[in-house]
Amino acid sequence: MFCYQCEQTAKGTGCTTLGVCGKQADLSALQDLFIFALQGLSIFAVEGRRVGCSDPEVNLFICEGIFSTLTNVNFDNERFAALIRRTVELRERLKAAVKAAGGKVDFTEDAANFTPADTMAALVSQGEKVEIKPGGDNVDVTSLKHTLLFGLKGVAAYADHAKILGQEDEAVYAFVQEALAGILRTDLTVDDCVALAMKCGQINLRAMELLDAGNTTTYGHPVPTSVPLGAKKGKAILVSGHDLKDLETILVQSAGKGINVYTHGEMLPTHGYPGLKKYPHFYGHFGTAWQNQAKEFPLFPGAILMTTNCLQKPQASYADNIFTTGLVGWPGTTHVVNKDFSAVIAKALAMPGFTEDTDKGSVLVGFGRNTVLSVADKVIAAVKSKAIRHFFLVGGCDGAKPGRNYYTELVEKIPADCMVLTLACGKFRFFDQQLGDIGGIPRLLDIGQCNDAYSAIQIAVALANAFECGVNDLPLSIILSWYEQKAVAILLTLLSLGVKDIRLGPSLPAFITPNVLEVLVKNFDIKPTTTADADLKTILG
Ligand code: SF4
Ligand code: SF3
Repeated sequence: MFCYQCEQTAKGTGCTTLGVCGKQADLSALQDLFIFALQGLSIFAVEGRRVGCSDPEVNLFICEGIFSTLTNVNFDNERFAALIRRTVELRERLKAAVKAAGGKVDFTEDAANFTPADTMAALVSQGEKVEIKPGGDNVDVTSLKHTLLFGLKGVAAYADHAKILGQEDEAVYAFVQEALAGILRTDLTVDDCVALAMKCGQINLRAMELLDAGNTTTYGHPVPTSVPLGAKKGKAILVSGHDLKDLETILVQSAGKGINVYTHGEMLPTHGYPGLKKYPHFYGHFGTAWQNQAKEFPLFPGAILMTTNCLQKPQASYADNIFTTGLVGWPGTTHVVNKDFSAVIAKALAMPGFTEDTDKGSVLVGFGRNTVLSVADKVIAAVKSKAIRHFFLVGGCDGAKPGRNYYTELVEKIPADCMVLTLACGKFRFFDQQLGDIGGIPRLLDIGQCNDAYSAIQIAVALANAFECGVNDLPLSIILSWYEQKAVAILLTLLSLGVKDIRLGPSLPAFITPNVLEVLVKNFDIKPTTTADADLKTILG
């Protein structure tokens, strides 16, 4: 197998025998074959649009499909085998519609004509032949194509989350399909691929805008909210992942049953939404970031639901209590369909729950764009009076590598006259630190999930407008931690907006070749994180 799509890839170059994430070689082949099949489907989707036919089921299927291959989403071979077969069914259906509309259907690309094998073993060997790996005639073109593909996985995740909340835009689907089909082309130059990657960043901004609209029109704008880190006596359900609709559904279905609902990982910021915090049994937050689940889940005395990434192999001690839903999957783990969470609720009621109240303090969430910009006047005055010297946006994914202590150390060492904005699960490196306030504004502001990167961008743009300068001229430094492919999409968005001087860590993507890195450094002054002390010294002078 070969896979190098995430930050924890083996030896910093690629997982070749078993994924560090737990992805087995056969699953890796099936995921690559699924991407190949989706590329074939995309060829017809692109042609379909040209002749005026777009299939809504295909549009969503492609986004859900590539989201399924994002790191730590779905580890279930059987589901991928079924998805590959369904892709070809949809392709043939679309092909007939395109033909009827007068479009071209005699494409010669292998992906457009591929037939899935009958057995699992044969499917795996088909997948091995279309493995996503570096090399090819031009290693830099391949590197950029993979950057684009991994960015598309992030776009697809945002588009899918947005669609769940009723927001979609044909332009997002059209680009995802054009780009997926485009990656098959052999005539693309480095410049073509850079242009496609930048367009991917722009489209990702649109997908994130749709998601922001979905979240805020459905649940209201997040408001500052104190979230207990302890427990309340009673039965309990823990919800992890990123899906707000699943969380809401659990809250509705578990109401009045003596169950308290807790968040884990990226679900923490959901406590700030008026439409979710109104439920009296939506209690608090348990645990930290995804990579600690094997340590933390055995300590949770109730049912656990994974709504999206990041799922790790369920350990025996909680394998009977954990459920998946939506696109997430692990073979043998009970998968909830059609949003009927009665099995999760029954499990929670059968388990002991918390036997006493415990107080472990609290954290503040709810500093999305609406809240932060409502105090913009105060913030601007504080910058002008030099009460605020600098803003640090320290955000992104968390992971297990020891090098990620950089982010904890950095935040600890940021001087008291600087603000720290954060988002995504990287915040768990410092989320419970008491950093105080500047003139009544908390120094540590949690903007939300990785899904709320749009909010962070809007805050930066609004500040730049207020100071009548560009984002690059603000007293703002962006320090990203990346792990999976949503972070790739966000990075492409920032670059496509012309944001420079981003520090990226804890290591650079394995899929970026030295030449591509040179382009990024030359055009965007992107740099790897070094040490907390050295980076602070360079930034603050
Ligand atoms: Fe390795 Fe990451 Fe791929 Fe998993 S997703 S196989 S850890 S590179
Ligand atoms: Fe985290 Fe998986 Fe990316 Fe949503 S939960 S930021 S890594």
